[in-house]
Order: sequence, then C-alpha cells, then structure tokens
Amino acid sequence: MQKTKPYFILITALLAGIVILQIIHIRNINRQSTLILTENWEFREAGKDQWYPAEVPGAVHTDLLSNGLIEDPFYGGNEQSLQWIGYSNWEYRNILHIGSDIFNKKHIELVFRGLDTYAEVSLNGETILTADNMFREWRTGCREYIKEGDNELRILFRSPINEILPVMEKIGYRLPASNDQGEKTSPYTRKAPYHFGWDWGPRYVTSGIWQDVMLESYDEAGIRNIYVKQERLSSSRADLTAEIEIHSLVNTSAKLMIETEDDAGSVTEIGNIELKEGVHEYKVTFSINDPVFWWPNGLGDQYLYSVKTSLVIDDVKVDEASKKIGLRTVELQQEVDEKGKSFKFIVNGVPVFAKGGNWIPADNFVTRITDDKYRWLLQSCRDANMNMLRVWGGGIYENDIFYELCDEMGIMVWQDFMFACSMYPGDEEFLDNVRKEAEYQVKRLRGHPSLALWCGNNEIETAWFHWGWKQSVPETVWDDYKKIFHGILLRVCLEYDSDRSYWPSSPSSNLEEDANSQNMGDVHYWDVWHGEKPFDYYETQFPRFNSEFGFQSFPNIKTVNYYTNKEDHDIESPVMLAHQKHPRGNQLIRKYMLREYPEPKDFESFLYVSQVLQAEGIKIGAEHLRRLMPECMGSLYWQVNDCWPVASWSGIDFFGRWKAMHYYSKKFYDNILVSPDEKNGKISVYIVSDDTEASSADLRIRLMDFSGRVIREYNRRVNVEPLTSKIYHENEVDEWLADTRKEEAFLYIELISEDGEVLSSNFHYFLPMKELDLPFPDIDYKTEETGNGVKITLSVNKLARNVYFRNDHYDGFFSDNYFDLTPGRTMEIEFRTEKNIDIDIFNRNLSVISIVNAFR
Ligand code: BMA
Repeated sequence: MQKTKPYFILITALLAGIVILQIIHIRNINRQSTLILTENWEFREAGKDQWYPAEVPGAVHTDLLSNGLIEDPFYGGNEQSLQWIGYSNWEYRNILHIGSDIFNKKHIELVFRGLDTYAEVSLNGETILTADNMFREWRTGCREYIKEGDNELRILFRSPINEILPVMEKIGYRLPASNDQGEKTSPYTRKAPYHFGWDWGPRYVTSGIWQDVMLESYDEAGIRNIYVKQERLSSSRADLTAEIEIHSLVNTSAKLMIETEDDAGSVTEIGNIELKEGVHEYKVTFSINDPVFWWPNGLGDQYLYSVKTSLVIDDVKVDEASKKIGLRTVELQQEVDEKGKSFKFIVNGVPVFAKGGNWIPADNFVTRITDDKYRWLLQSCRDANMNMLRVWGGGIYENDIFYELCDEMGIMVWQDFMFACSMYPGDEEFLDNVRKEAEYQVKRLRGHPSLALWCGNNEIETAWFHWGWKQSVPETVWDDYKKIFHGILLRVCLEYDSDRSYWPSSPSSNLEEDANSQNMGDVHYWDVWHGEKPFDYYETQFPRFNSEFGFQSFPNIKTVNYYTNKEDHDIESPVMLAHQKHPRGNQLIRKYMLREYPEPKDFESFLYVSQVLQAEGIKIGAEHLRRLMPECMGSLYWQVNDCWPVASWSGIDFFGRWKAMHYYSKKFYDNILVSPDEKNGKISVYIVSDDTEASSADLRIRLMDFSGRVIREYNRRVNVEPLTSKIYHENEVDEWLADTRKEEAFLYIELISEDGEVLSSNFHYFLPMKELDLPFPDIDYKTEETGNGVKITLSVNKLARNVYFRNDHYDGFFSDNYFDLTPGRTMEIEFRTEKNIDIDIFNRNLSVISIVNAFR
C-alpha cells in the first residue's frame, strides 16, 4: 500500500473532552532519572563467606561458570553433578552510590524487571521487598531507606525446590507435572517450567536477577507504560488511542506530547491533561490518515511507526517514552461450517495460512542469549518463509527484543501463557499471583503488531482427559484449572487487550469437543513419533490447524563434538544418552530410519541420516497441511530451536546451525509450493499459493531415470490462483511409469515463472529410499572466493540425494544443503562466515557427500 503525504495527526484529549491543537515551546530538560544497575554485583552461596563477581542480568549457574567454580553445564554428563545448585540458597549484593542528584528527588523507586524466583530484597539491612514470581515486575518505593553515599542492596534467593517440598508434604496428592525430572515441585512455582527438565532439556533450576534492575527517581511524575490502541483501521485512516500510565506525586495541569514519526518525518501534537496523585491512566486519541499497513512475512512489508510520548509540566519535559507500532487488523476467525468451525487467522482482511513452528527458550540460561542470537534465529525463521511462531507455554514470556524482531520481520506470535503439561494449585494466593503476572505480561506485550493470539497453556486440557490425570487427583483440581484458564486469563485479556483473541489451551476445542478434535480448534498430532505410526499417517489427518507435530534428529557432528569426546561417539554411550532426553528417542529414530533406509555405516552417518529422515518426514506432514488449505489453516511444527546441544525435534540446533529440516522448511513453506501427492495409484500435483495475486507459470513434470534421462514429460501453462490449494495435474502411477521400474525412476516437478525463475520444485520417488537402486553419483564442484564467503558451483553425473557439504575448519552457513540434484543441472550455493576465508584452507576442509555415502 502506498502512503500519500501530507497526512494529519489529530489528537483529542479525552479527559478534558475537548480537542486541543496547539504548539508550545518546551525546555528540553528531562527531570526523571533512571539508573540501570548492571555493574559491580557480587554473589555467594548463602551462609558461605566468599563473595564472587556476578553478572546482572544473569543466573547463578552462569556466574558459577564464569568464576571457574563449576564445569560447563552443557558438557558431557555434567548435568547430574550440578543439581546441588538448585537446592542451595544464593545471595547477590551491590553497593549503590547515591549522589545528591538522586538523593534529593522526592520519589525513588527500585524496579526489578524480573527476579528468579523466591527473593528477599533488602536495602541497608531493611527488607524492602519479597518476590515469588519470575514473570512479574517488582517495584518498591525506597525513599525512606536510601541514604546519600553508599547503600548496600542485597537479594537472597531461596531454593525453588526446597521452598515447595514442605508445601507438597501437606497436600495428600501430587499435582501432575509430566516433565519435572525430580521432585514434582514446578506446578507450585511461577518459574519457567523447562528449568525443571523437559524431554529435550536438562534440569537446571536457576536463581538470579534475570532482567534489568533500575532505580527510578523523580520529583513530579514518571511514565510507567504507554500503549497505542488501534480503535479502527481502514485504508484511509487509523484511529488510535494512546493509553499512558503515569505515576504522579502531584495534582497539576500537564501536557502530553505525542510525536508520530515515519519515513517522511514527524508530527507532534499536544494535549492537555489534569494529572492526579497516584498511578492513573490518561487517554489521548489521535488519527493517522492514509496509514501504511503492517503485513506478515510473505504478504507485504512490515511498516512501523515510532510514537514518542513526553510528559510536560510547567513547560518542562519531565519524562518521555517511545514505542514502535504497526497498523494492521488480526482476527482469529472461527466460523461455523459444514465440518465444525474454522480456525483461521485473518490479517488486514486476508486469510493467512500460518507457517512456522514452536519456539522454546534459546538457552537454559536465558540471560546469555545475545541480541545477535535472537536476530540470527528469527532471521532464520523468516528466511525459511515462516510467518508464525508459537511461544510455547513451558518456557518464558520472551524478552522484548524477541517481539521487536518479530515486528520487524513479520513473524506473527502465538503467545502461550507459561503453563505446560501440569495441573496447578487453586488457592487465592496462587491465583492472585497468576492474575498479576498475566496483567503485567499482557500490558507489556499487547503493543506488538506481531502478537496474534493469547493462549492459556500447553496440552493441559488434553492431558486432563487422556493422560490419566483425571483419575489421579481430586475433581477440584479441574475446577482450579477452569478458574485460571477459563476465568482469570480470559478476563485479563478482555480487560487489557480486548481486540486479540484468547484461546484456552493448545490443543483445544474450547471444551466444545475433544481437545484434539479435527472439526474445530487446533490439534497436536503425535501418532507419528510418540504413537510410532509411519510418516504417511500425517496424510490421514484433517485438522483445522496443526499447532504441533514433530520428529527428532541429532545435531551435526560439530555440535556433538562440543559435548562429547571421540570415545562417546555411539548413540547409546552414557554421554550421548545424557543429551537425549526422550526415554525412547534413540529407539524411535532407529525404528523409523530402518523403515526407509539401510543401516548407516557409522556414527557420523547416523547423525546425518537422522536429519534427512526428520526433514523428509516433516515435509510429508507440512505439505499435506498446506494442500488442505482452506480446511486447514496452519502448520506449526515442533520445534524450531534448542536450549542446549541435544538430540531433539528442533530444526536449528543450539549453536544456530540449520539441520536438514530447516533447509527443507524454506522450500515447503515457500509462498508458492508445488506438491505431488500419491494416493490409490494416482499422482495428483497440487500448487498451493499463499500469494494474494494470481500469476501465470509453466508446470513441468518429468519422469527421469537416475542418469537424468527424461523418459516422459508433461508441460502446461497454468494460471496459479491466489490463496488457493488446487490440483493442476493428475495421472495414474502406471501411466507415468509404463515399462519403467519404480526402483530406478522419479518425478521431477517444476513451476517456472514467465521470466524463467523456478518458483517451486519438488521430487517424487515411488519407493522408500532403501528400495531404490540409487547409483553413486560424482559430485563435481568448484569454489570461488566472493569477498564475504565462497561460492560453490556444482553438478552431478547421476541423481544425488541429500547432497551435504561441510567444512571442518570454518564455522559458517551454507545457503542450501541436504538437497537432491538432478544430472544436467548446475547449481550454485554460497558459504558465508564472519571470518576472513583463506580459500586453500577452506578447500582442504570442504567435503561433500550424498546419501549413498552414508551406507557403504
Ligand atoms: C509436545 C510439546 C512438549 C514436548 C513435545 C515433544 O507436546 O508440547 O511438551 O517437548 O511434545 O514430546
């Protein structure tokens, strides 16, 4: 959409009920002061003498590690010997030097944006705060405890496990918590559930100051929160309300300046308000004419406006805060149809097929996830044509940078509240804590255009009915469930974010049908993997939206080498098993592998084939879901990333290395997908288009043998219809093959645009890999330095499947890998790395194989 200039911003000061448009001269003095306290922290085990330097934000495990007091928690079998840390109490301290500039302020407040978890904060020996929820912000006025000069700030963290054990003793039953790898204390503590262990993660029960600590001080007033609510949006105008929460020490007239900035410059308007003592919200409405919309990845640009709010008292700017906003409508449409109800995201009026995966925290120690790591992982998702991530309920409400990047990159966020695979207590204190957490998080995140949905929890609704939980605890536990997920969280969303949908659980049918009903709501499909069903069972499922399906693989050898020695290189070795958290994981990978492939010849080949197996399997599931559009409108596989180096369902490993599946995602999630489907002796070729406009292209289907000879060919100019999945060609397998043996042929399908660009291509094999007569191809390649990497040009003399390049010297990124290549085609891939490349060293350490090399 094109923006026309000039536009007008109109502000109405609602409080006064009149429209005020005026220009005043402001003396640009910011009287509010905020000190971020990151320096000079120390920590010790409570009761011990010795203090050590600590990092804030941080965690006790990373502090112990950087002081050389423990070994790397991610190496070998170290996890077991480090469990004591979670059973200990920890103390942090800092000396705050308070100068007269702060000391003379009327209001001084300590703000902890996150304390993990049972914390007692004291200042100069006086307890000023107790905290019991990792997901809340804690604030405490400390004017009367602070002195000019040095002040001692101390925080005692009590063990989150020991805190709960006596509580559990008093209760006659155990709340289910299927993933806790020890005493099942996690349901009682508002702390990241995966810290207690998961089926892809270690048990590291952290403590620490995991978000910023600030000292805020002011004389009159400070801005607490700004939220720009979108009231109405059309192509000609956006009506907005800035809701500004202000803490004021005075009753006075004041001005709110709202400065809206876009590429063409900024417009400032001013509204008068009457400030009242205490914390209050002030609303100011304004409009943007001819708005530029924000779109999800693949559908348009992610246009963002900056909105700066300044609070002015007596012509002096006393505080300011900024936000980026994106203008779009998003709706979860659940319309009654002949099957049940749709489950469809509609953005700016366009139905969007959700393509993506489930996101878990990118480290067990989240404070060391750098902005660069977030950027790399999210850019990887964008590059793989994803438009939605589900922030899964067993992790954390992500850091601000995560949502800022999702806004920038057009990745919609399905946001779970942090509850997963457990039942929870229902006492007043716990419920109140949950409500405050939800209020804080909803207010923190609602301004992000990428945020598409709030969801109560992960898998609790289905677990209650199907995992034997109902029989193991009193019925009141279900009442408590309903209080949280059909009561508190719903109400908080309605009150603070009424435009976004709330969904009680994933999967769910909102209690109208079975949680995993395929008629309505979302589905987690685990008969493939947990249920051991073959991959083509994906094609027997017809969900409205699949928010979880997945299959494990091993990370590549470089990553495995991080946590192992050569002698551990056996998937059943104790160290490899310590990094395989699913009790049947190895057995299942092996079982599925041997259905499709011969036995890999060695350890490294096993790792590689496990990735190809995962990629091929999830491709079957994802392409099927996309072919089902519009009956099904989402494919979010389990899982995008890892929190440590491990065998898991991820497509990107802990170090950010793409596994085969992530390379495959880029193809199966591309906006235009050509996808063959063999059923009942017939091959149907679908084209799925997520584009909003039609296009004309050539569909070319060729039956080839493994030497590249074209046996039969079909060509047709097609009109690719927008936002549609449709069969464009159908033929019997027998007619395709005629006299050709299934063992030695395949279909190569391409969709080629009018200007010769391959929009999508796909392969179809008639038999599992182990039954094909695959030849050994020669892979011919040359390399060339490009300035920021190396270009590799390659071709093959016979069909090569899952061509895999690696470089043992340089760590870097191959633009494509694990791909099939037909003879006669020349392909170019790029290798990118941050280091300067010596091409001779690169060449010496470059190797390439195709799948046949894994077996013989
Ligand atoms: C799903 C998730 C996770 C789990 C995964 C693999 O159900 O919600 O709880 O890690 O399965 O078992």
